[in-house]
Amino acid sequence: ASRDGSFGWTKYNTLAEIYAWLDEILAAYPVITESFVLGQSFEGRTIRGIKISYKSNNPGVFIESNIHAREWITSATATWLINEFLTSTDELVRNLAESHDWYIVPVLNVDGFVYTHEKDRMWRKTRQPSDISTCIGVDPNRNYDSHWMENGGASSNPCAEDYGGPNPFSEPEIQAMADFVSGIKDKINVLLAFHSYSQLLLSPYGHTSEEFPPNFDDLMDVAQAFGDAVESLPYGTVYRYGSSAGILYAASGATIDWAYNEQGVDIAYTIEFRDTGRYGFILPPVHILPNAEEALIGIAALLDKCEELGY
Ligand code: PAY
Ligand code: ZN
Repeated sequence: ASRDGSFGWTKYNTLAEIYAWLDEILAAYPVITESFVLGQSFEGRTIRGIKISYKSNNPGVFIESNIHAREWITSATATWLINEFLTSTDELVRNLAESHDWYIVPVLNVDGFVYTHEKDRMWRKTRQPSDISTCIGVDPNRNYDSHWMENGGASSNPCAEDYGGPNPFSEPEIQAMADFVSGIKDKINVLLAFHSYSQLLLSPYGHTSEEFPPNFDDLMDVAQAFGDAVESLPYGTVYRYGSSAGILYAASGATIDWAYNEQGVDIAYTIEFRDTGRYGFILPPVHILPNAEEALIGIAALLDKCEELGY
């Protein structure tokens, strides 16, 4: 389901291309899919999502993608997953797709994403101006109302890449995400936030490395299942895992901490996709398919482990 030359996984697509493709997919699978709108961005763009549901009462999985503008591999992977869930004839994929309800937002930071395509490929933040500075944008992954700005896990300087914003939920994109997720929180027990790069699975907490979540052992088992599955593919890709603040750095007000602490989502992960730094954010498109395959087999194993552990 793609128009020639306009959408595919051998290149990175623009927001307009992603949304046009989403419309085709929604039209082609009207019974199984449902369009949803998170809300409007600061610049007035619609933040769209797709729900995929083959039967009622499936456990829900929420996928947040491209909250950081320059992390293009995330929306490329998210759209490929949507396509696989709807079109694959592989038994593993069919089981995975049909045994969960999927809520997938391929591009959360729509303004930033468009900006990376048109002006500055390395832009990370939102595009809302500041009242106290000429610097633009807030780090949306520091803007959630959960331990906001604590422990040095975000900056109060509007020029910093990890600026937490003037207050929690100052960014309309993040407020919209919070409103939507809190409305369906009883239907989801797994939230995955797609990022790049570093090949890491990061569990809560981001706001402190001194404490660990109550089900940390389970979270680590689930991460190991993802990592082992990725290593079963012939690409040689290795993922490390641990708590976000424990193995990376303090990040307060991030999606996963908010989902875990404030919404009761028991399995919340930031997944840092390829690579480990050779290309970083500017990952060549030839990596899209192998990265997406790794994500698929990894997520399948992660969700199997969740089920085994009773989630
Ligand atoms: O979600 O646990 C989290 C926070 C960790 C990420 C963040 O800073 O928001 C890690 C970085 C990211 O994907 O944005 C890593 C990349 C390589 C970066 O920009 O430093
Ligand atoms: Zn990121």
